[in-house]
Amino acid sequence: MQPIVKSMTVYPVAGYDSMTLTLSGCHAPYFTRNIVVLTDSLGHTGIGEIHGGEYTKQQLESYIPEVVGRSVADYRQVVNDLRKLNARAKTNTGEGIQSLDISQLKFVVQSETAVECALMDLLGQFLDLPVAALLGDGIQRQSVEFLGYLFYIEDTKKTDLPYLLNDDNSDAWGQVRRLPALTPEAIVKEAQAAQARYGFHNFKLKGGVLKPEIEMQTVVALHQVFPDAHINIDPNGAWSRDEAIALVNANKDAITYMEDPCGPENGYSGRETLSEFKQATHVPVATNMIATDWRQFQHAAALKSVDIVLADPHFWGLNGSIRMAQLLNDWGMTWGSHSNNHFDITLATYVQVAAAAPGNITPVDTHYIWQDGQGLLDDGPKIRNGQVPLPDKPGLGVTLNMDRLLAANRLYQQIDPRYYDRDDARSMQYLIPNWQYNAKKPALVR
Ligand code: GKR
Ligand code: MG
Repeated sequence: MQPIVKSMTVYPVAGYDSMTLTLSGCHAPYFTRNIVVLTDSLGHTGIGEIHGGEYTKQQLESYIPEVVGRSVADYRQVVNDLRKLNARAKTNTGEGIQSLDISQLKFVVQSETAVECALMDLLGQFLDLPVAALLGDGIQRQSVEFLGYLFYIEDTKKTDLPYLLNDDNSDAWGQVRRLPALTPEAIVKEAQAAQARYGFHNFKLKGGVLKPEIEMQTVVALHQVFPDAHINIDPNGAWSRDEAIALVNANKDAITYMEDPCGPENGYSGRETLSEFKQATHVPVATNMIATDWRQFQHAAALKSVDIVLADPHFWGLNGSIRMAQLLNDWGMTWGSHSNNHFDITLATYVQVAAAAPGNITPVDTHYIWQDGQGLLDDGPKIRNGQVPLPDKPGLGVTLNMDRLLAANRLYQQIDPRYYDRDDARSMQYLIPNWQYNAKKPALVR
């Protein structure tokens, strides 16, 4: 008998975060996500994780009558029906996240992909196959490489907010991830600590925080200490086109590729400025900002603005991300994935999707090292030697820990509702009074 979905529950959850900096400001002490839990007539549980916030939660809850009672094997039709229900298309301004305006993020996130993930988890368990085997042309690799995602960090003592400190003194990483890091030397220490715990071979530095020259000095310092590592910096489009070209041309030895080095400016779109950047530097460009749907991608490809599309399954769907991976591979381009703060269900999902992505993919982004220790799974993926093996189990290959899920759900209920939707300005205003987001000004340059 084919399994039928018996129940769907949406759990808004919260976890703790470090005081990490980006162009959009400073991460709050809490991050939020929504977890979808499905059960089926065979007694299996399927799970999916997506961005937090009430907008996404309400969308997910509106899907429940469409999902319960449906055939697990017919999941593509279920997801298709949810897409039609989704009002996002009416509200999206079309700007996407070209400028990292996080108030727009909820329109780029495709909430139905959490349901797609949970249904594929159930289908995999029914068929006794991993999700990766059900995607695209099936399993392409048995192990997935992740990169060490480095952030500048502010001093939590400048606020009276409930940031964690001394929560994990088991090793250098547990400590440094909560301490200020605003200089090239401090970021090198951060990278060394992350490498010691996780074995990363490659790194990404989140930029858009300090003056571009200082951020580039940080990249150079990282390159000196990790000469074999691929190093990439992502200022989320904050640098001007000319700044980006000059800095990159002067430091080509240190950089493997650039992620969204510049963005919209002076009436030119990010797709246009990145195309000019590439022509002037011949350095490959990755993006999670200027190609977040197929129409944007068509223009980015026509202008040759990008080489690496970070097709996050939360934006593209699991099947959509693999459709992108196949196309990129056929066109001689490269697939990767973007990430936001997440729990280990998302990490498990990245492993399945990346395992099915053909060709020479780029190491996958993950914020999970900032959340490590707060997992919702009994057997969450472990990053060792910079890699996570594809589990030898069906579906997502992981088991939900209901007690931890309920504890994260309780934390969500307890926190100030102003934390439900991501707002990176609030913490920032402790550092710089009346601070406001500006797409062209690094967060600490005012
Ligand atoms: O978590 O602050 C952050 C990141 O800056 C995130 O919002 C970005 O979307 O990591 C992302 C990126 O690669 O642009
Ligand atoms: Mg990015």
